[in-house]
Amino acid sequence: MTSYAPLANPVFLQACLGQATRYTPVWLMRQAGRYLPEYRATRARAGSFMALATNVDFATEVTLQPLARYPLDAAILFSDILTVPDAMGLGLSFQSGEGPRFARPLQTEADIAALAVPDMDKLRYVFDAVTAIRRALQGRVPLIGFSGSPWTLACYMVEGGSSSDYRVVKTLLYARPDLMHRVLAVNADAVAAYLNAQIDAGAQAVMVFDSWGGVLADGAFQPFSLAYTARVLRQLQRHGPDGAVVPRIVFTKGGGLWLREMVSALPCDTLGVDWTLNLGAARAILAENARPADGAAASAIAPAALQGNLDPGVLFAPPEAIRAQVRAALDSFGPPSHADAARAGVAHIFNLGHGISQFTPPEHVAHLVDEVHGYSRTLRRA
Ligand code: 1CP
Repeated sequence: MTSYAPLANPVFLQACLGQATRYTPVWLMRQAGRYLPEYRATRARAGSFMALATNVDFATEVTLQPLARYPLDAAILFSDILTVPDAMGLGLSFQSGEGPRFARPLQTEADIAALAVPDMDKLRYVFDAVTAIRRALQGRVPLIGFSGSPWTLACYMVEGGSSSDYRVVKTLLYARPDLMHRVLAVNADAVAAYLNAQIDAGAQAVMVFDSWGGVLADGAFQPFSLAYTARVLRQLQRHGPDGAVVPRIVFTKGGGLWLREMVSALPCDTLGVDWTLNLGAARAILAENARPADGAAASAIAPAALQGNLDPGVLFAPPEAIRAQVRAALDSFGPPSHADAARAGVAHIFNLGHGISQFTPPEHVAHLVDEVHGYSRTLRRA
């Protein structure tokens, strides 16, 4: 077993489990990416997105870039959700400016019959990157591993790339639900194996991105997205090789309407929410199922924390407006309900409601992070 430096900043992991913290931790979805000139420079040196993601040194370098600029409370593995379908043989590439493309999307019943959980050795480069990044972090902040949800991966696998109307994947869903269920079952088992291997390699928390769950109708979301995210979570190991609990985060973009159903169906610790939801109202829903106050949080079923939910568009405004919107989000969550670290409650991890835009001025992010840390400390003194 690899041994790593002790964790100097456990605030993010504590909040994920509903424990009290001195301030509200913050990280940003897509924090390593195109809005940073240093990312664009490394990507140019690598030549392509896949060359960047499959090289351990490049992946480590870009993961650490946002941490060199801002005092963020977590790092996230630099990779992509589409590595899993690539390992299934679909042939991933990223055309610059156009987003992802699969050379061999799922088009026929035979394609779907042949689909299988890939040999995790094909994803060795991801696990190697996890271990290298964990080592390079030197215990500064925890490392988050991640995957797409079975449904979100299926959108790309069936459409062959990004989509604005999800026409092809919805045709399959409504015309041949049996085939859709087969794709989702394979994806769920692949994602579970992938996340467990990331945990073995050193990931200290894992997050499932259900980025396109919110495009489904009520009544379709439950059997085609929620049920398969639950199937992933049921297979996850709870502890890393060092014995530490590994928090599980699920983010469904546009999933606010189903928050209560997610609370009861998903064995996870933290639910990510987008900006369409009021954090105080969401907190009240989680509090209905609050974890016992006897330190059993780590093994409890109900989610203990919310992650989100600032509109990424706020970051285009001038610094004072950004700071005011940060305070408004922290105020809408409300004061921390528990000052005692041993008592369970609903905690908050500050994030955006979706990935940061590539057009974000990098210096604006510093104002966001500073205001989250500063203002959330004053809320705990009040
Ligand atoms: O050319 C480039 O540099 C490509 C830009 C890019 C980056 C920086 C892509 C292509 N992927 C990534 C990295 C990435 N992707 C990370 C790690 C970086 C970090 O968070 O700091 C993560 C967590 C992802 C996850 C991801 N990829 C999601 C889920 C999160 C979300 O935003 O909803 C999705 C949907 C993707 C697919 C994808 N990969 C890349 C792009 C441009 C897209 C989105 C395409 C689309 O909108 O359909």
